[in-house]
Amino acid sequence: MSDEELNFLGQIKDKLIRSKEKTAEQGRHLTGEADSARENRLPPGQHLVEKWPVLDLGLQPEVPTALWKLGIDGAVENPVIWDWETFLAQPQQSFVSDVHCVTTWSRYDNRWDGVSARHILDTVQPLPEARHVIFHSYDGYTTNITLEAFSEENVLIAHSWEGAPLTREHGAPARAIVPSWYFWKSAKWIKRIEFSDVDKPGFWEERGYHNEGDPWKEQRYG
Ligand SMILES: Nc1nc2c(c(=O)[nH]1)N[C@H]1C(S)=C(S)[C@@H](COP(=O)(O)O)O[C@H]1N2
Ligand SMILES: [Mo]
Repeated sequence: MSDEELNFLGQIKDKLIRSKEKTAEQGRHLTGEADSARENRLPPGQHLVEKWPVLDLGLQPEVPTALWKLGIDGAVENPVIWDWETFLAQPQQSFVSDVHCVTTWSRYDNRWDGVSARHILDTVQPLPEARHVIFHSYDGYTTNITLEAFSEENVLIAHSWEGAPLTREHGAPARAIVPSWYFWKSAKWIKRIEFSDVDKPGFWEERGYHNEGDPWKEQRYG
Protein backbone atom coordinates (compact mmCIF):
# COMPACT_ATOMS: atom_id res chain seq x y z
CA MET A 1 0.00 0.00 0.00
CA SER A 2 1.18 3.51 -0.72
CA ASP A 3 1.89 5.96 2.08
CA GLU A 4 -1.16 7.89 0.97
CA GLU A 5 -3.42 4.84 1.24
CA LEU A 6 -2.01 3.94 4.67
CA ASN A 7 -2.56 7.46 5.88
CA PHE A 8 -6.14 7.36 4.60
CA LEU A 9 -6.84 4.03 6.37
CA GLY A 10 -5.29 5.43 9.54
CA GLN A 11 -7.68 8.35 9.44
CA ILE A 12 -10.68 6.09 9.00
CA LYS A 13 -9.52 3.94 11.91
CA ASP A 14 -9.10 7.01 14.15
CA LYS A 15 -12.59 8.13 13.25
CA LEU A 16 -14.02 4.71 14.04
CA ILE A 17 -12.27 4.56 17.39
CA ARG A 18 -13.45 8.04 18.29
CA SER A 19 -17.04 7.17 17.51
CA LYS A 20 -16.82 3.93 19.50
CA GLU A 21 -15.28 5.79 22.41
CA LYS A 22 -18.15 8.20 22.27
CA THR A 23 -20.72 5.40 22.32
CA ALA A 24 -18.95 3.72 25.23
CA GLU A 25 -18.75 7.02 27.06
CA GLN A 26 -22.50 7.54 26.65
CA GLY A 27 -23.23 3.96 27.63
CA ARG A 28 -21.19 4.30 30.77
CA HIS A 29 -23.29 7.23 31.88
CA LEU A 30 -26.58 5.41 31.50
CA THR A 31 -28.40 4.33 34.63
CA GLY A 32 -28.68 0.64 35.52
CA GLU A 33 -31.26 -0.16 32.92
CA ALA A 34 -31.31 2.08 29.88
CA ASP A 35 -34.77 3.16 28.74
CA SER A 36 -34.05 1.50 25.41
CA ALA A 37 -33.51 -1.84 27.19
CA ARG A 38 -36.97 -1.86 28.75
CA GLU A 39 -39.21 -4.49 27.28
CA ASN A 40 -42.12 -2.06 27.33
CA ARG A 41 -40.87 1.51 27.09
CA LEU A 42 -44.24 3.20 26.88
CA PRO A 43 -45.83 3.89 30.29
CA PRO A 44 -49.61 3.31 30.63
CA GLY A 45 -51.83 5.89 28.93
CA GLN A 46 -48.99 7.40 26.87
CA HIS A 47 -48.56 7.63 23.09
CA LEU A 48 -45.36 8.11 21.15
CA VAL A 49 -44.46 11.32 19.30
CA GLU A 50 -41.52 12.10 17.04
CA LYS A 51 -41.55 15.87 17.27
CA TRP A 52 -40.85 17.54 20.59
CA PRO A 53 -43.89 19.58 21.72
CA VAL A 54 -43.56 22.86 23.66
CA LEU A 55 -45.52 23.27 26.90
CA ASP A 56 -45.34 26.11 29.37
CA LEU A 57 -47.32 28.94 30.92
CA GLY A 58 -47.13 30.89 27.67
CA LEU A 59 -44.31 33.07 28.87
CA GLN A 60 -40.92 32.10 27.48
CA PRO A 61 -38.31 34.27 29.17
CA GLU A 62 -35.30 35.36 27.14
CA VAL A 63 -32.38 34.82 29.51
CA PRO A 64 -29.03 35.79 27.96
CA THR A 65 -26.17 33.65 29.22
CA ALA A 66 -24.37 36.84 30.29
CA LEU A 67 -27.15 37.52 32.80
CA TRP A 68 -28.01 33.93 33.71
CA LYS A 69 -27.21 32.73 37.20
CA LEU A 70 -28.04 29.50 38.98
CA GLY A 71 -28.28 29.63 42.77
CA ILE A 72 -28.07 26.32 44.63
CA ASP A 73 -28.92 26.85 48.27
CA GLY A 74 -31.20 26.14 51.23
CA ALA A 75 -30.39 23.17 53.46
CA VAL A 76 -26.84 22.68 52.17
CA GLU A 77 -23.34 22.93 53.58
CA ASN A 78 -21.91 24.95 50.69
CA PRO A 79 -24.39 27.11 48.77
CA VAL A 80 -23.16 28.30 45.38
CA ILE A 81 -24.16 30.77 42.72
CA TRP A 82 -22.90 29.78 39.30
CA ASP A 83 -22.72 32.18 36.39
CA TRP A 84 -22.70 30.71 32.88
CA GLU A 85 -18.91 30.27 32.67
CA THR A 86 -18.73 28.60 36.06
CA PHE A 87 -21.61 26.30 35.14
CA LEU A 88 -19.85 25.23 31.93
CA ALA A 89 -16.59 24.75 33.85
CA GLN A 90 -18.19 21.99 35.96
CA PRO A 91 -17.73 18.35 34.84
CA GLN A 92 -20.04 17.73 31.88
CA GLN A 93 -22.14 14.62 31.33
CA SER A 94 -24.43 13.20 28.66
CA PHE A 95 -27.48 11.06 29.18
CA VAL A 96 -30.02 9.61 26.80
CA SER A 97 -33.51 9.37 28.25
CA ASP A 98 -37.20 9.14 27.37
CA VAL A 99 -39.57 12.03 28.04
CA HIS A 100 -43.08 11.33 29.37
CA CYS A 101 -45.46 14.29 29.56
CA VAL A 102 -48.57 14.07 31.71
CA THR A 103 -50.60 15.31 28.70
CA THR A 104 -49.90 11.76 27.33
CA TRP A 105 -47.10 12.24 24.81
CA SER A 106 -43.78 10.45 25.18
CA ARG A 107 -40.61 10.97 23.18
CA TYR A 108 -37.82 8.39 23.16
CA ASP A 109 -34.04 8.76 23.13
CA ASN A 110 -33.39 12.38 23.96
CA ARG A 111 -29.72 13.13 24.37
CA TRP A 112 -28.95 15.74 27.00
CA ASP A 113 -25.66 17.40 27.92
CA GLY A 114 -25.11 19.32 31.12
CA VAL A 115 -24.10 19.10 34.77
CA SER A 116 -25.33 16.08 36.72
CA ALA A 117 -27.34 16.25 39.93
CA ARG A 118 -24.74 13.90 41.44
CA HIS A 119 -22.06 16.52 40.84
CA ILE A 120 -24.30 19.20 42.33
CA LEU A 121 -24.83 17.04 45.43
CA ASP A 122 -21.06 16.53 45.78
CA THR A 123 -20.54 20.27 45.48
CA VAL A 124 -23.19 21.70 47.80
CA GLN A 125 -23.41 18.83 50.32
CA PRO A 126 -27.06 18.72 51.47
CA LEU A 127 -27.57 18.83 55.23
CA PRO A 128 -28.99 15.70 56.90
CA GLU A 129 -32.41 17.34 57.24
CA ALA A 130 -32.72 18.04 53.48
CA ARG A 131 -35.50 15.85 52.01
CA HIS A 132 -36.86 17.91 49.13
CA VAL A 133 -35.57 19.83 46.15
CA ILE A 134 -37.49 22.78 44.73
CA PHE A 135 -36.72 24.13 41.26
CA HIS A 136 -37.37 27.84 40.67
CA SER A 137 -37.45 29.26 37.15
CA TYR A 138 -37.10 32.60 35.40
CA ASP A 139 -40.79 32.57 34.37
CA GLY A 140 -41.91 32.22 38.00
CA TYR A 141 -42.59 28.48 37.64
CA THR A 142 -41.69 26.19 40.52
CA THR A 143 -41.81 22.43 40.94
CA ASN A 144 -40.81 20.06 43.74
CA ILE A 145 -39.14 16.66 43.72
CA THR A 146 -37.82 14.45 46.49
CA LEU A 147 -34.12 14.49 47.27
CA GLU A 148 -34.23 10.79 46.40
CA ALA A 149 -35.51 11.55 42.88
CA PHE A 150 -32.95 14.34 42.47
CA SER A 151 -30.20 11.87 43.44
CA GLU A 152 -30.88 9.47 40.58
CA GLU A 153 -27.96 9.03 38.25
CA ASN A 154 -29.48 10.48 35.08
CA VAL A 155 -30.79 13.74 36.57
CA LEU A 156 -29.18 16.67 34.82
CA ILE A 157 -29.17 20.42 34.56
CA ALA A 158 -29.02 20.38 30.77
CA HIS A 159 -27.89 23.07 28.36
CA SER A 160 -28.06 20.96 25.19
CA TRP A 161 -30.41 18.57 23.44
CA GLU A 162 -29.21 16.33 20.61
CA GLY A 163 -25.85 18.08 20.61
CA ALA A 164 -27.18 21.61 20.12
CA PRO A 165 -27.91 24.32 22.69
CA LEU A 166 -31.47 24.26 24.04
CA THR A 167 -33.77 26.66 22.23
CA ARG A 168 -35.56 29.34 24.19
CA GLU A 169 -38.95 27.58 24.04
CA HIS A 170 -37.39 24.44 25.53
CA GLY A 171 -35.80 26.30 28.43
CA ALA A 172 -32.54 27.92 27.32
CA PRO A 173 -30.03 28.47 28.58
CA ALA A 174 -30.50 25.57 31.02
CA ARG A 175 -33.26 23.34 32.37
CA ALA A 176 -33.67 20.44 34.75
CA ILE A 177 -34.11 16.94 33.33
CA VAL A 178 -35.67 14.41 35.72
CA PRO A 179 -36.25 11.38 33.46
CA SER A 180 -37.99 9.10 35.95
CA TRP A 181 -40.90 11.51 36.55
CA TYR A 182 -43.40 13.23 34.26
CA PHE A 183 -41.92 16.13 32.36
CA TRP A 184 -43.64 18.90 34.36
CA LYS A 185 -40.97 18.18 37.01
CA SER A 186 -38.25 19.15 34.51
CA ALA A 187 -38.14 22.91 35.08
CA LYS A 188 -37.19 25.02 32.07
CA TRP A 189 -35.23 28.34 32.40
CA ILE A 190 -33.90 27.21 35.74
CA LYS A 191 -32.76 29.91 38.16
CA ARG A 192 -32.50 28.30 41.57
CA ILE A 193 -32.28 24.85 43.11
CA GLU A 194 -33.47 24.96 46.70
CA PHE A 195 -32.84 22.11 49.15
CA SER A 196 -35.41 21.95 51.93
CA ASP A 197 -36.42 19.97 55.00
CA VAL A 198 -40.09 20.70 54.24
CA ASP A 199 -41.87 19.96 50.97
CA LYS A 200 -43.06 22.91 48.87
CA PRO A 201 -45.57 21.90 46.20
CA GLY A 202 -44.97 23.92 43.03
CA PHE A 203 -47.11 25.55 40.36
CA TRP A 204 -48.85 22.43 39.00
CA GLU A 205 -48.71 20.47 42.25
CA GLU A 206 -50.82 23.23 43.83
CA ARG A 207 -53.24 23.00 40.91
CA GLY A 208 -54.18 19.35 41.12
CA TYR A 209 -51.15 17.53 39.73
CA HIS A 210 -49.73 14.67 41.76
CA ASN A 211 -47.03 15.63 44.26
CA GLU A 212 -44.65 13.05 42.77
CA GLY A 213 -45.29 11.94 39.19
CA ASP A 214 -43.97 8.49 38.35
CA PRO A 215 -45.31 7.71 34.83
CA TRP A 216 -45.08 3.95 35.47
CA LYS A 217 -47.50 4.38 38.38
CA GLU A 218 -49.60 6.93 36.45
CA GLN A 219 -49.20 9.52 39.20
CA ARG A 220 -50.86 12.20 37.10
CA TYR A 221 -53.36 14.07 39.24
CA GLY A 222 -54.33 14.26 42.89
N1 LIG B 1 -40.08 27.09 33.87
C1 LIG B 1 -41.01 26.24 33.41
N2 LIG B 1 -40.67 24.96 33.31
C2 LIG B 1 -41.57 24.06 32.86
C3 LIG B 1 -42.88 24.47 32.51
C4 LIG B 1 -43.19 25.84 32.63
O1 LIG B 1 -44.31 26.29 32.34
N3 LIG B 1 -42.23 26.70 33.07
N4 LIG B 1 -43.79 23.52 32.06
C5 LIG B 1 -43.54 22.11 32.43
C6 LIG B 1 -44.36 21.19 31.67
S1 LIG B 1 -45.98 21.03 32.14
C7 LIG B 1 -43.83 20.38 30.71
S2 LIG B 1 -44.73 19.14 30.00
C8 LIG B 1 -42.43 20.57 30.23
C9 LIG B 1 -42.45 20.85 28.75
O2 LIG B 1 -41.16 21.03 28.26
P1 LIG B 1 -40.97 21.31 26.73
O3 LIG B 1 -41.74 22.54 26.39
O4 LIG B 1 -39.51 21.45 26.51
O5 LIG B 1 -41.53 20.11 26.03
O6 LIG B 1 -41.79 21.65 30.89
C10 LIG B 1 -42.07 21.75 32.24
N5 LIG B 1 -41.20 22.77 32.77
MO1 LIG C 1 -46.75 19.00 31.05
